[in-house]
Amino acid sequence: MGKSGESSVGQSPLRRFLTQHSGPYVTSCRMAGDHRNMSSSLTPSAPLVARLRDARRIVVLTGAGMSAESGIPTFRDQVTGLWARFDPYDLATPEAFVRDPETVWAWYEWRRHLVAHAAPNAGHLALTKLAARPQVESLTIVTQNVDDLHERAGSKEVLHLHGSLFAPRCFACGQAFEGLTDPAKDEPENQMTRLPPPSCSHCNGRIRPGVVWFGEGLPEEIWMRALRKVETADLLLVIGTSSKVYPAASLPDAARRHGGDVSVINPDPSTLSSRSRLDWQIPAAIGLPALLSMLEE
Ligand code: BJW
Ligand code: ZN
Repeated sequence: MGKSGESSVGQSPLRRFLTQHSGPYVTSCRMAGDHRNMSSSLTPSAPLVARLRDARRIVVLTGAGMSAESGIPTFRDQVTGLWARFDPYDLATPEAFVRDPETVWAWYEWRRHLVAHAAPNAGHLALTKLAARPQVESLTIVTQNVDDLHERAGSKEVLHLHGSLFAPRCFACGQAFEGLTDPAKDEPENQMTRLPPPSCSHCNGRIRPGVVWFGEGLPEEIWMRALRKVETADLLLVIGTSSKVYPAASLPDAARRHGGDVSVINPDPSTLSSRSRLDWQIPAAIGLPALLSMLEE
């Protein structure tokens, strides 16, 4: 029996989820009667359900929290996040790759294997169902994630702002590399610390992960498409991102400037707006299916 008098069996699913899966910044947040007056219940607010029911052009901006319940670590969780264990400047910059390509390549290969052995969660699947509602004219997923879980959940329009773990290319000439090993046949038991990257068949340069590192530009055409979609959306759902990395973090303001509504779905209350009745403090794989079932009632 915990301090609150709840047994772990009798705890609400949200409280149990937060206790088991989240860092201290989440478990210490107040789930009810929070002073910011935000929605922290297991049921979405009536304004959120109504807004989603009316939305015709929807954009969903996702971050690492979207895939957390598929077992993929986020970046900035203070305990389980990748940046709690690894220094981003040693792994996620072009300078790091030039300095130590074996360490960087091994880290990304470990993450590619992790994703390949993961499955889309109930949140990814709920977004695919949302797109299929007859009222929805378009639903675009703009993701910062380098995994392919939205696609594997059946989402059709997915824009990857920060690239992909599955599209490596030559660091020197940019040529795409087709020779990645099959993770099913080649599963490293533990994270390897060093692994030489393959060589480019065109120029013999080093193959690099096809992701966007700090200090690098986003793929221009994808960024422009994402911006246009956001600027014409009537609703932007912001799911599972700490909104600390730019320019992705500027998209909610772009939506608001063009008259769109913004709803943040995240278990961490510090990411929510203190005033918006469209925000919901909840993990994605619990909240999104619940939201969808309310729409179908
Ligand atoms: C859950 C959950 C559950 C947990 N359910 N939720 C303006 C101001 C200041 C600095 C800059 C600026 N503009 C540019 C910069 C510099 C830099 C930057 O932003 N730095 C900041 C850190 C200060 N930006 C860049 O360098 C970018 N390039 C650029 O701007 O070029 C110019 C240009 C612009 C436009 C067009 C062309 C050119 C590049 C940024 C690249 C970011 N790369 C990384 C690594 C990618 C490869 C890899 O995966 O290794 O991308 S860093 C890392 O952060 C990764 C992520 O995509 C990104 C965002 O993280 P995310 O997704 O928000 O994860 P977390 O961990 O931070 O948050 C998880 C959230 O989930 C939390 O809120 C949890 O509560 C929540 N959660 N469980 C729902 N179950
Ligand atoms: Zn090359």
